[in-house]
Amino acid sequence: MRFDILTLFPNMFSSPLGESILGKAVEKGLIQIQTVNIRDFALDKHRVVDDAPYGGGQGMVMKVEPIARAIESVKSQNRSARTIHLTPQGKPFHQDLARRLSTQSHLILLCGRYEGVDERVRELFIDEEISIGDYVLTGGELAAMVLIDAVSRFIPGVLGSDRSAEEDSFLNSLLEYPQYTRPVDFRGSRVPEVLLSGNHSAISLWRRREAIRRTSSRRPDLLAKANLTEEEKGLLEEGLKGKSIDGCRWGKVD
Ligand code: 4GX
Repeated sequence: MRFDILTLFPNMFSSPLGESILGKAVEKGLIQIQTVNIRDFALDKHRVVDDAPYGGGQGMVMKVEPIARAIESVKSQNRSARTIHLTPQGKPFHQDLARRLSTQSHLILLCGRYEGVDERVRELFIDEEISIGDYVLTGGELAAMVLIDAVSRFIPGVLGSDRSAEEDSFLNSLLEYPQYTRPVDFRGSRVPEVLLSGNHSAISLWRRREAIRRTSSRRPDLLAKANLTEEEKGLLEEGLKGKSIDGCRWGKVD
């Protein structure tokens, strides 16, 4: 899969996308990431990429011509590339959208700065507008990196052979269960006994229940989509009433 990032700050991308899992995915040729400096497509002497907004107001707006030329230059290499604009006005990014985008062969990611981009960019060149969340960044670059990271995890081979993004418990609309590693005792705080028992069915059951308990406590909105068994729904009901089951309180305890 190929990503072309259109930005005024190409240097922002080198280490986040060059290290660790994504760096290895690039080395293996599973993903290709190229930055395109929008300023290189400003043809005037001073390479101007922004201007004051018509109608007045604060700040600057990114001009349409340099962005149009930059998109057209990438599209001339691959007409089927889809163009995404990262903006708080876009549709909320989530795991299902990441999975869908991972089936595309080529994405162009437009990163805006200042007060945004001339509306005609959206009208003429953008296939999809995506927001990574309801907060305001200083530009679309970090949002593009978040998108590339989450999408790349779905590409076969990126996470390594025995690990798949589909296994993440987010897929089942549950938060992850708590993880522990050595030592067994850290300043009196111990790893739960069941994890040391070697009893794999007991461990699976504990993890599943912890995942449900945490989700109920922290993200009850996710539970509606979770595939809980009737028994698990019953346990949750009891837990929410404050009763203890198997010495473990369910529901809102965190
Ligand atoms: N999820 N930003 C875009 C420039 C801008 C300003 C106004 C359109 C209208 C963001 C987000 C995000 C900051 C990227 C403002 N564009 N992008 N930029 N949240 O906050 O994606």
